Amino acid sequence: MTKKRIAIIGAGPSGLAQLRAFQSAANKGEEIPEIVCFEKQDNWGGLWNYTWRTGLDENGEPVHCSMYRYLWSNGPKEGLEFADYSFEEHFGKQIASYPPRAVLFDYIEGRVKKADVRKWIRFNSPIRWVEYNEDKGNFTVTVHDHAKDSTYKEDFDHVICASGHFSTPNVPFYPGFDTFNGRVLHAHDFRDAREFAGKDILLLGASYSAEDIGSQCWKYGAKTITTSYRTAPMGFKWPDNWEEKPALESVDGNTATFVDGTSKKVDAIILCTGYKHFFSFLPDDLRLKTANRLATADLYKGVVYAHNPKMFYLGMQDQWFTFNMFDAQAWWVRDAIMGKIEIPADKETLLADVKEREAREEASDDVKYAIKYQGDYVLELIEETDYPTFDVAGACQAFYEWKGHKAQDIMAFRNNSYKSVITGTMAPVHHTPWKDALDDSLEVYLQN
Ligand code: FAD
Ligand code: NA7
Repeated sequence: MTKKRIAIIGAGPSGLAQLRAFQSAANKGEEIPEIVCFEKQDNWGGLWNYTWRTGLDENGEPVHCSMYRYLWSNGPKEGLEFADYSFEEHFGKQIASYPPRAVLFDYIEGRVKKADVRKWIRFNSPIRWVEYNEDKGNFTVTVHDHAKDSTYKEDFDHVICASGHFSTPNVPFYPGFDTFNGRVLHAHDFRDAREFAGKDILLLGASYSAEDIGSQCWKYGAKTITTSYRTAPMGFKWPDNWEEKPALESVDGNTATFVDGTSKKVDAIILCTGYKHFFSFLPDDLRLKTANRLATADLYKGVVYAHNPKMFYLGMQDQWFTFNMFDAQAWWVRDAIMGKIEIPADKETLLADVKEREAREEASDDVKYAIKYQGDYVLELIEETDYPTFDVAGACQAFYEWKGHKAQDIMAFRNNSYKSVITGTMAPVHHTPWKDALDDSLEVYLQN
């Protein structure tokens, strides 16, 4: 019998989890399918593969990166630690709880280097199109090989889409944007907070990007920060030069006016208005259409595309849990593909599972409920595979404490430490408070 062929789209944390899942089965002596991972960028790491570029990349592709220079983990690392590769194993010691981007990239890379899976990835290879062949029951994938500047097609038995969903910006229009005398940019294109030192800036949105980009700009010397919320304020105890306003109404010259009638002169506007699930390479019958939520539409067990169960998606949920959730998903998808887990044959059963997850998510607005909901999901998948189980309740506990620390002092929450649920050791207190740590290189961060 010929080997099954599996296409993985994207070598970010989700796609890499899938590679590691298959490699770990092979390591245990199991016969695994042929794996090909297509990555549009010239390196792995997904959003964590930082670039200074914005707009289009060196190949003319939309730049994937939405991360910025001084980004530090926005949640404790104890919530995302790989169960099969601890921070201590990677760094040779326990490290502080909110690593900067470069440190997390190093950690992600460490596991897949050790697993030796780079050989399965074709870089500079964006997927242009995927088609399902009803007659053959397989997929034809069209790829652009930028190294040769040529496109080609290959057939696969399964497609696993791990292309991420925090890269294509959601960009609203407000009256006056077109005549604003300054820069209007989306968070996706934000890179270096020093650009806004001494400036009065307005950020639209009331979620992670608004909070964190605002905090970065505050740290690196913005004159004032104004954030504007559409639904509800973030409500933290902000520094004196930070003000929360209700929804923006319009902009006139450099003056922004809000729905409560107040106004503010600003030098730049940063749209922290979220991202779209955007798959330009997928036809209607394979394309996931979902809001950014914990119970993703149309995905049985959060990963199997109900309208074509040979197609899988990883990491499409809104995320409290990240790396370890992608692992749980990847191990589960591996076992479904290898016939160790059975996917129900009828679509009704698949969609009933989705409905149940949606109803359970909608049952409460409470943040702790949402964290536990996703923790339960991670555990549910882990229990069906050989992914090393871990204290998910302990990871939830770290998230609850993190929420409390943010409420206490939004500019100091990153100075706290938590206990690893993988190795049981407590993280050290970082040598420098976050607000004073202007140099966040890997070398300096690891000087504990
Ligand atoms: P991505 O990281 O987006 O990777 C997707 C990959 O698919 C990319 O490499 C991309 O190039 C590739 N790709 C896309 N289209 C194609 C195509 N057509 N063909 C081939 N390849 C393609 N999570 C945390 O745990 N902690 C944090 O502190 C944190 N901070 C964040 C900050 C920001 C600003 C953002 C946007 C996200 C943050 N996240 C954070 C969440 C982040 O979503 C995950 O950590 C993680 O990167 C998701 O991994 P992924 O592989 O699903 O997607
Ligand atoms: P999110 O978490 O999706 O939040 C988007 C925010 O933008 C949210 O507060 C929205 O308000 C707001 N929004 C969306 N559209 C508009 C318009 N038209 N006008 C004003 N405000 C709007 O995205 P983030 O970028 O913050 O975070 C994404 C990930 O990056 C996150 O998971 C982190 O890991 C890092 P709403 O509440 O819907 O009224």
